[in-house]
Amino acid sequence: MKLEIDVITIFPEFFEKPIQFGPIKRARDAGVLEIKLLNLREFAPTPKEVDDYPFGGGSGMILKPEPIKKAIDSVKKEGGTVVLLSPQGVTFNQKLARRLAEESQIILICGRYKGVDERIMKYVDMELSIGDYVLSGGESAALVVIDAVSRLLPGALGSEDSAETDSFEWGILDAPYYTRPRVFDGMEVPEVLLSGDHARIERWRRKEALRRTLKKRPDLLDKALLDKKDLELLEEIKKEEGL
Ligand code: 9D3
Repeated sequence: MKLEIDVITIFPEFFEKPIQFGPIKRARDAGVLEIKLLNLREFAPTPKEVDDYPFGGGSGMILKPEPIKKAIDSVKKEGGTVVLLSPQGVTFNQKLARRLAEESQIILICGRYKGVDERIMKYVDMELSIGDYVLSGGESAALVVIDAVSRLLPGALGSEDSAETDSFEWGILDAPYYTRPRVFDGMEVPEVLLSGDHARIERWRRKEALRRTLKKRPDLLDKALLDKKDLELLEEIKKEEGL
């Protein structure tokens, strides 16, 4: 199945370079992803008429509803999902990325600082935020969504990594990694990684992934997919860490 992502924005150029690299490029080259950049100004009677002053007063401009509706109508197919990137949205996460990767069309509307006319909400299926900080607009958030969703499409990832082995797919953090040199600034690579004992290495990696998660993101462990072995490893870690 192929995914079409349509981006409605006043800054289409913002996306041009980032969509030419990595998994996004691979998914596009594999034909499983098509990205269309729609310049909102082209859907206004004149380019200057994309935004206007807020009724009731206040500083800043608000994106007008008609150009947004026209842009949606120009691309929306039956079953297409309209997503507004906004600070009021539900926080984007891996589960939502997986859900969006199953769609056939996602229309991303990028708001700007101050906002969009509330009446476009009638055409919006989902409102997404990427976290609790203030951005200047929805464009960087839309790129985050495009990245997270694209890498889940078949053919987006090289053979080296795969979406299923991403430890975050299991709900925990990844283990630490090391590369050459074997000694850097007096610090050695853990002996187990040089042992060639793959069973021991896998057990160590899982354990260190769990240790990191317990130390840095204990909240993740509540929802993580852990088996009996993981729970045993966690008990070992808690003893070692004096917890
Ligand atoms: C004066 C405007 N702000 C009042 C505190 C509200 C506001 C509106 C629009 C703040 C930022 C923005 C622009 N941000 C987005 O469009 C946005 C966003 C974000 O700011 N943080 C996290 N996720 C997202 S998704 C879209």
